[in-house]
Amino acid sequence: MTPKIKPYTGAAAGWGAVRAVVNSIRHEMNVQHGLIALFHMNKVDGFDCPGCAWPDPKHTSSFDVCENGAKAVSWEATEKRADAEFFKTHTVDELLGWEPRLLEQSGRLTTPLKYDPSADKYLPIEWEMAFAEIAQKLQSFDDPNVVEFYTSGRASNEAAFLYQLFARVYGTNNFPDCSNMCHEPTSIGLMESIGVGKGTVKLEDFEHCDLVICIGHNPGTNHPRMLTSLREVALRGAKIIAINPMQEVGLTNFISPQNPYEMLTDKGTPLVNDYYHVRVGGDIALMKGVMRCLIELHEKTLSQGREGILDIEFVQNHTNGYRELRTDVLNTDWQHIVESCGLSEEDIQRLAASYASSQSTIICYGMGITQHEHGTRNVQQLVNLLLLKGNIGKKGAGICPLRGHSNVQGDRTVGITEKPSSELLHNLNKRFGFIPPSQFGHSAIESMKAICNGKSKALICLGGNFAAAMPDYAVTYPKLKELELTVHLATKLNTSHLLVSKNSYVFPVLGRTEKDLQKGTYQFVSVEDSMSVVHSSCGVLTPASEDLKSECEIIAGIAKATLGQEKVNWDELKSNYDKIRDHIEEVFPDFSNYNERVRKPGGFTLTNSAAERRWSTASGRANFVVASNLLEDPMIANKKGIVLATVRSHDQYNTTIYGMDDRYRGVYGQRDVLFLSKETARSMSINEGERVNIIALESDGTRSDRRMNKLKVVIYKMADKTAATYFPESNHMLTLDHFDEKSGIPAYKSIPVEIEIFD
Ligand SMILES: Nc1nc2c(c(=O)[nH]1)N[C@H]1C(S)=C(S)[C@@H](COP(=O)(O)OP(=O)(O)OC[C@H]3O[C@@H](n4cnc5c(=O)[nH]c(N)nc54)[C@H](O)[C@@H]3O)O[C@H]1N2
Ligand SMILES: Nc1nc2c(c(=O)[nH]1)N[C@H]1C(S)=C(S)[C@@H](COP(=O)(O)OP(=O)(O)OC[C@H]3O[C@@H](n4cnc5c(=O)[nH]c(N)nc54)[C@H](O)[C@@H]3O)O[C@H]1N2
Ligand SMILES: [Mo]
Repeated sequence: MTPKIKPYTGAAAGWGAVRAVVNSIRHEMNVQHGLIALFHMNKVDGFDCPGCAWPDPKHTSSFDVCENGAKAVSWEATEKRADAEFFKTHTVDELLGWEPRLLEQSGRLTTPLKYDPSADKYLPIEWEMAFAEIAQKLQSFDDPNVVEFYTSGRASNEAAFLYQLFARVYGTNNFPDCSNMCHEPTSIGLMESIGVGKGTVKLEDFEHCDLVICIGHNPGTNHPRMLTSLREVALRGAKIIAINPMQEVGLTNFISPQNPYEMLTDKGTPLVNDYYHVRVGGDIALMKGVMRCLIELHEKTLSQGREGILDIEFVQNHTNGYRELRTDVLNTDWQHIVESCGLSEEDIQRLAASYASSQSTIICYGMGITQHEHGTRNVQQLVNLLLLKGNIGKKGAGICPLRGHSNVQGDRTVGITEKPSSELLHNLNKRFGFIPPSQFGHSAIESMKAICNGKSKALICLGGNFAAAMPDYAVTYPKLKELELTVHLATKLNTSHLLVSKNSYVFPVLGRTEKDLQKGTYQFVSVEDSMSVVHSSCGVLTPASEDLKSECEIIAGIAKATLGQEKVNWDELKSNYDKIRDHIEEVFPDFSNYNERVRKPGGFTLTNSAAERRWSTASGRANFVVASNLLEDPMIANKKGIVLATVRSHDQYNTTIYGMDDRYRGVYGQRDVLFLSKETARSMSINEGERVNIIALESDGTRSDRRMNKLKVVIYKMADKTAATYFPESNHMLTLDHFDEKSGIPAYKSIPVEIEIFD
């Protein structure tokens, strides 16, 4: 389609979404497959939607399918094939010259491949031969810590558990993980604040809250099924507030595809009552402003002899650090707050008043909060706000991080962590009789740095597109090619596979939609959603090729070839996933009766101590965490610059680009755009449609050589001094050194830039 910019005037979902679903099915897969897949999605006897981690009500209708879930399924269930013939035709060098999205569009991988340097091609290899070669290479390293075991969050609990077992028996805790780029500030921040690294709300809480604050996430695109819950909240008359630099359609108006009246009249349900366009990186300042208002209001009402607005009983009995928090926020001056977040004092008072009058509040958040230089502190300010009014461990209230990949939370639960607890090490030892490594391993940034400085020699990737998802590809791509060994388990070809090292293998895996037959028995796997519900997922489609293997089978194959069967009977595990679940249950006691409970419709919920007001923190209480002297990223404080956030379009899944439109933001047929507010563009005399260059700034405010040229300006309703563009095209704008020290998450949404007109 010819590129155009045409502001979107409708509501989210509705007929536009139905049209998009039909289009993606027509272009990507044959209709019969599509229908079968969609009917089965999210049903107990079907597979879990690979789209997002939002939970499903227990008795979901089989029509509860959203546009982007349908796209994720069509993408996997395509009839196109990148088969042996494809790889015979194209050299790696040629494929590297393709637009990355065309690599995935060539279809599903069908056969195990090994890179042949003399032909510069990936050529078919027998599975067992590949396992033996990889094993030999892994055995040749003196130190197991030169191998990096990356996990992307689509892997099932069973595959992830087997993978960490393999790596730990091999001898390392190097577990870079997509969660390190996503919700690590949640794992670290919530753990420090409330003693669990996960959200505390359940789906039912949305039926009882009177206020939902949506901060830094875009549900219309990234968690579309959440709109159904928000719609019910709005219809009940409860309040929804959005805090986001960009006006997102999915937060404002929603036409439920399940509601004939809304579909026929093309009239949606308005969702938010109030929208605050905070500046990118301004959330800590805003939260401090809100807390200042609350504490002042509380003390004023008390002095008038009335009941205060804070839950003082909760603060006294359950928390730690209120005095310090109070002193810090009361000493933060308004001018500084207002300058940092870009909202007026009146706006902040209004937001605080809404919160003050709520009896039970849920705060939902996403990457707009976590992907900052102070991502962990950001998360903790949201918790502070909730703690002030006792909004944790109460019906209709709590913290609700919107997880990314559909099983990223589960992968962490079953042991994908570079910092294993002593309990995990003890339980592994008890169950399997080996001494697992206790030395902490690498997270994503640490492993990429180890690869760049030559310390790491091998990279094994359980899914994902590690290279493209990480910052600074100008630096990392050449270094990845210097590795001794790279192994990728994948459904489709992507850039990471083409950064070939001395020995490179790509293994085609069964997707979640496909039947997994092992020794004559169909296997299912299990996943954990954003609200800690563990449930089964069972493929229903015929596999894309007879030569595919399941992730569990491949991991077990490499593990057996490398380590033998002495400590773990890999053969037994790969042919019966119940046996893997038996091990999980022994190592993680929360999974007791796993095999029985996971077979129940709807699965089971893991315990969450904070939701029961038991605080597993060092102090034994929930902690207020003060972000003292901290209103914004130091890099942002450099006022010369504009702060760039890198975000997802409506037609993409992380590094997978389905199409060139971003319908809700009015952008069609293009991705090389820069979103700016009218005021910001005017202050620089830039008009809509004009082309600009953006240049990343160093921490001292000087220009770096990281830049993007010729981006088309889209004037958008958003905060000033803020810009946005799409990832992964923009990932070289960030260095490997710009991350949150507490969690290691790259500051994907706090990149200071300068803008110049392209001529
Ligand atoms: N269809 C689809 N679904 C997905 C994904 C996908 O790519 N496509 N990805 C999955 C994954 S892995 C993840 S992690 C999630 C991501 O889901 P989201 O968290 O929604 O992801 P983003 O698009 O990165 O950004 C979210 C929002 O953050 C806002 N924002 C940017 N900077 C700031 C800031 O400083 N403060 C505040 N308050 N807001 C800010 C942006 O305006 C944007 O609306 O979605 C998951 N689901
Ligand atoms: N600038 C910027 N960068 C970001 C972000 C951002 O907001 N801004 N977001 C970050 C976030 S939140 C995340 S989670 C990461 C995502 O990082 P990753 O999870 O590494 O990347 P994806 O793009 O989700 O991975 C896509 C690939 O996964 C493979 N795949 C798909 N399904 C399966 C499966 O079932 N099994 C296997 N084995 N492989 C499969 C396919 O081959 C596909 O090409 O990116 C991060 N990078
Ligand atoms: Mo993510």
